[in-house]
This record gives sequence, structure tokens and C-alpha cells, in this order.
Amino acid sequence: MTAPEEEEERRKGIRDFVNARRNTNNTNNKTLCLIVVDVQNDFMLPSGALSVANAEEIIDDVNYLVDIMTAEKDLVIFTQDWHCPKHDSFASEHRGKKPFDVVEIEHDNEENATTTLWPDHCVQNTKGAEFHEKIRVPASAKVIRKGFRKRVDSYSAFVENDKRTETGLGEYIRGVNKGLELSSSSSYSSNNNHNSNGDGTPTRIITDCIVVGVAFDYCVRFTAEDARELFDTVVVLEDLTRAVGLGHSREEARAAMEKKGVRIV
Ligand code: VGL
Ligand code: ZN
Repeated sequence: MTAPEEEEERRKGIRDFVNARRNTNNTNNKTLCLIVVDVQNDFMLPSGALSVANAEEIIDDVNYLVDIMTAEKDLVIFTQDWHCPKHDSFASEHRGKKPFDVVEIEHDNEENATTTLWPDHCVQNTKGAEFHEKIRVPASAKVIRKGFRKRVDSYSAFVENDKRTETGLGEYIRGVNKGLELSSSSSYSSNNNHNSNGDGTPTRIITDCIVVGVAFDYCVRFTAEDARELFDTVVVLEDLTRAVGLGHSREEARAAMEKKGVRIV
């Protein structure tokens, strides 16, 4: 196959996958969510501060996925690692430590917690924190920034690493579901129980979430795991991710996601 043929083949795969997800659930024209994780210079560029190997290879396909989902008015979210200068996750803040060392960390609700130290990366308002210039971020996409509190790192787009501080993305998605529910129920003004389940559980109009981006073994992993609380189906498209790969981080990420019911395809 020629390169353009290969590209068209991949795109057909992506298109068919998304359409199949939409058709299995469709009651509304907006049932899917896409989360594009941390496609920022410091991860994506070979010269980035925390460069993820071969990350630029995913850009064209990520753009394609964003385009087709945006065209269908799916909910498209971009996350942005957004650290303050001197963030606690930077090895440079820890005397005698190097990037990728693992240290104990104090969270008052967790004992014996450890965390990985990183090179200084994705510092707010720097070039490294910007999205890669080839990534298309549509005006309609929601951008959620995380990791800006000095003492708490945040791999997940939903809850920071203290497992308690919410980023706001969960609330946002619940709000979108609520709005879609109201706008789809023609009789809602006469229906004072706005909840079609009738049991107080929020309705999920957006049932499926697709997660892509970097890094597979850190922010993609924890975002996908937490997404399971909000979506019936969470799928990581592995070809549209790349991993940092520290020790067994890739295998651990895969096992942890599968344990939580995340599908990796
Ligand atoms: C990430 C390490 C530190 C990621 C962010 O995006 O996966 N990894 N900060
Ligand atoms: Zn970070």
C-alpha cells in the first residue's frame, strides 16, 4: 500500500470505530465524548522538556478524530498540564533528587504515598505548555487545565493526585448531560422530576468516552480510569497515544485500566 492509501485505511478505521460507537447508543445527536490528553510541546516535541518518544506521529490522526467528532457536535475536551513555576512534581524542587526518581509524598488522606519527580515541564504561559502547533483545537472544544496547585500533581483530568481535589471536568460533563436531557425531553416543563431514571441518579446522555493523547502510562491512564465513573464505556485508542515508559509503567497502566473496565483498542 502507498502512504496515502495507508492513511486512508487508518482514517476509515477511526471513522468506522466512532460511527459504530455512536450507532450503538444513539438516542441523541450527541452521545460521545473525546478527551485529548496533554498534546503539549513539552511532551510532543523531541526537544520537549518531558519528551514522549514518537509522540508527533499521532498528531494527524488525532486531528482527524477531533475533526469528525467536532463535525458531529460530540463533546470534545482537551486537557493541558499547567504547572506553576517551582511545582512540587519537579525534581529541581527536591534537594539531591533527579528527574524520574520516585519519592514519598505527604497527602493528609493517604499514607505511604509515593510520586514520580519530573523535569520542569509545562510551566504556565511558556512555550512548553502550549499545544503543539500542528494540533487543531476547535473553538468549540473545552480546555481543562490541571496540575496548577503547587503541592498537588494531577495526572487525571478529573481528580488530582490527592484523590480529592476535583478539576471541574466531572461537574462540567454532568452539566452537559443535564442540559442535553432537558433539551431532549419534549415534556420537561410539565415533568417536575427532571430525571428520567426516577431514582435520583443522573442521566447519562453522553454514554461513551474516547481517550487519546499522552502519556498512555500517566495522564491518559488516570483520566481513562476516572472517566469510568461518568461514562458507561471508556475506550483508549492506543494507536493515538504514546507512553513515557518508566520501568513497567506501560504494563501497569494497561492492567490498571483493564481492571477498571477501560477498553484499550
Ligand atoms: C504527564 C508526567 C507529568 C502526562 C504529566 O501528561 O502524562 N506525565 N505530568
Ligand atoms: Zn506534569
